[in-house]
Amino acid sequence: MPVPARLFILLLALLTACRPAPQAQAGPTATLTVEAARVVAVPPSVKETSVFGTLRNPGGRPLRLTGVQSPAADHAMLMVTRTDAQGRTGMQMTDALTVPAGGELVLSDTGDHIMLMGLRAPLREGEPVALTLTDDAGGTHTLQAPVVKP
Ligand SMILES: [Cu+2]
Repeated sequence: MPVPARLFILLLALLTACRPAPQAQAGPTATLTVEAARVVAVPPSVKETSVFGTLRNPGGRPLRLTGVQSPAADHAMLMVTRTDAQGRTGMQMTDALTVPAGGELVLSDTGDHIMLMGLRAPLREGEPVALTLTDDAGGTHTLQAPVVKP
């Protein structure tokens, strides 16, 4: 077979592989873009860390993220920071983080964020950590966040 035809088939195969997985709800998988994603560097003795960055949802519907996982950690969690009636501020797990339609969600040390628990290997500065976010429509969003000193 001539080379261009083979190339075309290869491209077609790649395109097919990139199609989103079937979802619970109708409609295309929502798009999520990420800016300045970063994993906070910690000493090797520390087995947990945080992930910060800005998640953007260019779509017309809110994007409700309901899960996160990473091959770098035993567990990953969606977290919120709340201040209680006594004025004490602390973080807690949440079932979902929502990126508003056409808007953004900033993950930071004073607000919503992702935590990695049970780090499987010491983090090395500059190395990317893969994260996969799941939304409530069954879509998955994979991103790479480099390890950065706080
Ligand atoms: Cu936290």
